[in-house]
Amino acid sequence: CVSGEPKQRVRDPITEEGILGDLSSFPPDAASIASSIKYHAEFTPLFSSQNFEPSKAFFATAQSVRDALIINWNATYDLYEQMNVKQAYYLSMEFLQGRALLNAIGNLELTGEYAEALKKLGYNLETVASQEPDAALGNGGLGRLASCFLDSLATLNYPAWGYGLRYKHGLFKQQITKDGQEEVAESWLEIGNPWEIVRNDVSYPVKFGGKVAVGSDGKRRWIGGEDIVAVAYDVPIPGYKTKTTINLRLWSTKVSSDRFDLSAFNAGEHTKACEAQANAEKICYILYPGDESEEGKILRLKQQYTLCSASLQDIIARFERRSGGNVRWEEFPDKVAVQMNDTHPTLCIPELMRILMDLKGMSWEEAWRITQRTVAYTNHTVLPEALEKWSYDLMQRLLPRHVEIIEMIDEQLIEDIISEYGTSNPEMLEKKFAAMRILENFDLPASIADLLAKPEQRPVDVIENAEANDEATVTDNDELEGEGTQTVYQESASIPPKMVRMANLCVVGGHAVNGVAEIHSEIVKNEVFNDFFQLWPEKFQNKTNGVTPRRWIRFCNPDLSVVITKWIGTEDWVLKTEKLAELRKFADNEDLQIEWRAAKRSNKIKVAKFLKEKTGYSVNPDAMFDIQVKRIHEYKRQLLNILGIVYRYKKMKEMAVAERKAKFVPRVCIFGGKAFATYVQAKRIVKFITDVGATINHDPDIGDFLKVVFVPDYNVSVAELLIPASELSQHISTAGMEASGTSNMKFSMNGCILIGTLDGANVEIRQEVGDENFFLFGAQAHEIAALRKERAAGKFVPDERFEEVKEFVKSGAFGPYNYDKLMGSLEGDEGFGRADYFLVGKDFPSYIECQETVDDAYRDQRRWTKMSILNTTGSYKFSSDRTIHEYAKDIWNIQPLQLH
Ligand code: T68
Repeated sequence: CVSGEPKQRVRDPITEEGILGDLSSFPPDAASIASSIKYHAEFTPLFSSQNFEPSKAFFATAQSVRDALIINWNATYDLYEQMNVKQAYYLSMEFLQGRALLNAIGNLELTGEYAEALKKLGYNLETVASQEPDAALGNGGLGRLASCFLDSLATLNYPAWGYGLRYKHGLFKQQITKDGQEEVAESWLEIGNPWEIVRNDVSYPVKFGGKVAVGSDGKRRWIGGEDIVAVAYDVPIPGYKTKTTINLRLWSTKVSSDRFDLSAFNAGEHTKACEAQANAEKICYILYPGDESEEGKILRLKQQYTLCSASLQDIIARFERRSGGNVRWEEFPDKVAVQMNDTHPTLCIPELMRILMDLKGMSWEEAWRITQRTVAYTNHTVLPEALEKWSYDLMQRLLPRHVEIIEMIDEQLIEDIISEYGTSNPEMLEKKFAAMRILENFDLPASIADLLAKPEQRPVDVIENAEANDEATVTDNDELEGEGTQTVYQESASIPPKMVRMANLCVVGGHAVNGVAEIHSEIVKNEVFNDFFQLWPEKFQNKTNGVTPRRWIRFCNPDLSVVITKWIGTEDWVLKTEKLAELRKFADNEDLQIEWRAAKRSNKIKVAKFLKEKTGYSVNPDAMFDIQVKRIHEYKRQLLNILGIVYRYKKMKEMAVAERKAKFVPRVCIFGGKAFATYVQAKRIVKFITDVGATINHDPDIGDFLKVVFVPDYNVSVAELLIPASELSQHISTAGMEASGTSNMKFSMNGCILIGTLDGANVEIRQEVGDENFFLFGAQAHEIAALRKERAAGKFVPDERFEEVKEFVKSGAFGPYNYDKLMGSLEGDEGFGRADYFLVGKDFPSYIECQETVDDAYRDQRRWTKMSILNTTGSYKFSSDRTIHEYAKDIWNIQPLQLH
């Protein structure tokens, strides 16, 4: 293994006058930028030298930006090295970066210069930027949060890096056909990635399988197995208005060259000779490979372990190097903070233990103290079926030494529980073990069983926490989804399988556990991990999510940004979002209102053009733009939204035009989002929305009164277009189920008014923007359990409007597709299993009544514009800069360090 570091110097010819502009004298002017772009266009062997087509212009432009970034990136690294500061490392299986060009030149404050340079070369900056494929190494909010955090870390000059995997294919491309969603492979690397720097000098061995052997010294060691190599690809991440440029290190997998079987190849056995290579490469082939097969599960576990092992080896090598000849391991947590983005990087815990004990010779106690002080865990979901578990057998086959370590951590936990609660109440103890143990469906270790003197060997986890189980019980396997990426099976076997509960391991092994919005963190403490909270209350924290105001307002909404800057009198609000509050006093000002509406309208016109291009539907930019864009999931209740639309449509049809005009404002209802490929019910929802759209949009009687558009292939770039044009956005999850949501923050920042439940960050957004500027409806989190019970007991009396709308759908009003399974999920227990688990029926009346108040408010444009302004001004808390300051202070204990 090579423990090299980012020293990727720009090529010497950078200063050659006339060929390449001198980007090292910063800031460069448009002329030197233009010659730098020309240089890269000339010497980029990826394209024909004949024509300077848009994709080539993008590539060359990006490379010229990268040159500028590399200078700051090296300088930032040198500074950290020199100062030997504590660094935070954000480990995440997902980074949803989107496009980088406009963000990078925006952060470097070179947008004007780049636009001018490209103009000189006959190009328009927007056209060039639109050539960039989205880097979609993520699925939804969790991945996008990681990317917002990187922007804030760099901007705020915190010494921190991201670590992830370099998937060859990011999240699939979504096509909408007559059958609904179809998935097509995405290939963001096809034309090459101008932002990344391959570090063939930075690679680490990663191993799977083999066995544990006891050496002559009595020590246990992991030997044998399959060896692969993880190679670093570095992506510089520039901060806004600062030289600080941090690093996102993505691992790609291969085999070491000595594993190539030359003699097999020469003997004609080509496939066999290349087999090891193919096996290694497939680890980074795609994001979330299907995990229904055993092979798929193995691949996912290999991905997780690769991320943890390579990143920790890299972090440890850096720590050792910076320590000079004098490594003091007890100082490791003073130099390193590792944040696990959800449970996917949980293997960091046993991996760090293994390295410290087996390779660095530490005792269990020393290694445990260091590990606990180093790692921390962020939880992003409370859905019981989404809390990650791995089969013990599979994990043992792949990572035998780690499993031994996990067993020891589990045993130590049992001892901790006993020492806290004593042994006088065995029933209570058993409940604690059932809820808290890392190993599920395991007998107690013999020593402890003896201690408790309980002769009958009963599996601990024939869980008494029936309540949690009830909540998750679903009968139809193909309907089951966690957060949408892990298939969960209903176990029918009489012997419950032995599992490893990753979230429990995170809580035990980390020094901090945080939720991502206040209400979510309360649920984490009081429900999901309540037993742990009782044992270690000091570990639990809240860190309300945030989004970067650079990408999510300043760059994606230049028209509104100009208005804000003009009225505040400075552009400082991009860094100090609290300044947005200064606009409050102008909320009624007519001139501001006119400018505000003009900015919104110009964004709506752009979206109307885009929708026409992508879907063929024409929409009226003067209608209200009502948007719900997020992963398609039953708990997010796109079904509630579309049924509300169906109800509106039915009522419109029943009314005379004059009455219709008096009751409803014209709306364009926009949906976007991907259903995980194996999540059948979510795909039915997509199909239903597109069918409803096809009927309504072609109904001449309705015309511009109502349009329903499903935007195909929703991604970061589409979000950047839609959010600035939004007037109403929907965040309508069943209360208690959305951990936070982050698009709600982006919408509110861009002057969009939210309709939503008291869930996730909605609660805090409503507090900040004011109750009167948020459309609230629906049952509250504390009522949900009782409502479900009532529902299951057949006591729920559905509102007649809900019955009416379901009947209308069943009557075939939206085409011949059989919606029984979709509509059935909303029925009582006789339906298709879910018995309206997400309480769509319960919330339907309050939802449609709330939508009536939305129409009333929109009719008064001055009132609406005031609400819009007050959303922007009230959203300042939701900058990821605030969130990152909190992590830095309360969890990581890192200090900013700025280059001058
Ligand atoms: C999201 N989670 C939460 N998960 O749903 C959202 N899960 O409320 C929150 O705002 C956001 O995280 C950021 O905190 C996800 O996006 C996943 O994508 C996911 C992926 C794999 C397995 C489980």
